[in-house]
Amino acid sequence: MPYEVPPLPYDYKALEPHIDEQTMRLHHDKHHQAYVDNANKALAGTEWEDRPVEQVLANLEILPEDIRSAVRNNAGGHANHSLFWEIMSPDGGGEPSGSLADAIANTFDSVDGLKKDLIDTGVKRFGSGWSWLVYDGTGLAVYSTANQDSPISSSDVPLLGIDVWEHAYYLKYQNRRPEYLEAWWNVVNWDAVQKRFESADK
Ligand code: MN3
Repeated sequence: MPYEVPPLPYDYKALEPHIDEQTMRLHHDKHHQAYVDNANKALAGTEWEDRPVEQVLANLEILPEDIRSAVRNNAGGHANHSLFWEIMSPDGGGEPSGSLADAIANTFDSVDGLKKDLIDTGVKRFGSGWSWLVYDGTGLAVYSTANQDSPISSSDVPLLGIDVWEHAYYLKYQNRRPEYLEAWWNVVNWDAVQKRFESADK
């Protein structure tokens, strides 16, 4: 089965005023679709074409060299954006709970400590990329990746990722990436992040 863009689980305008409708339409329907189309094109006719995207990204180094960078960028873009839609919600914001809240307190002292790390990491990412909270097999960590590189390719489980490509915020925030990163916490879907943490931490 070729990859498909998953339907957005809420309306395009549901994340306003923090993320505007036009950005969501372009981001989901055009940018994500392009990653899916290009990933499918690169993988077509190879033994990897029916594998889950996570499996492909975990094995980039053994992919045929002539498709490796196209797959890294575009399968990466597909996986990253599929996660991104899921970890945002019009009912988002607030505080995490349960085991995730405990792990955050242990690693970052507080939720504010985690937010600060993710914002700083996203602000400092030169050019395009993502700011991530991951589970690394033993605990939580924050780092950024360039372009559409996925933590899965470094054997980490992405729990929360904030897209810091300009296409994610430029229409509303222009060059004010820090303002976008602050506002983003109003739409974070902690329940979805918690579910990802529970499946990863086994
Ligand atoms: Mn994007």
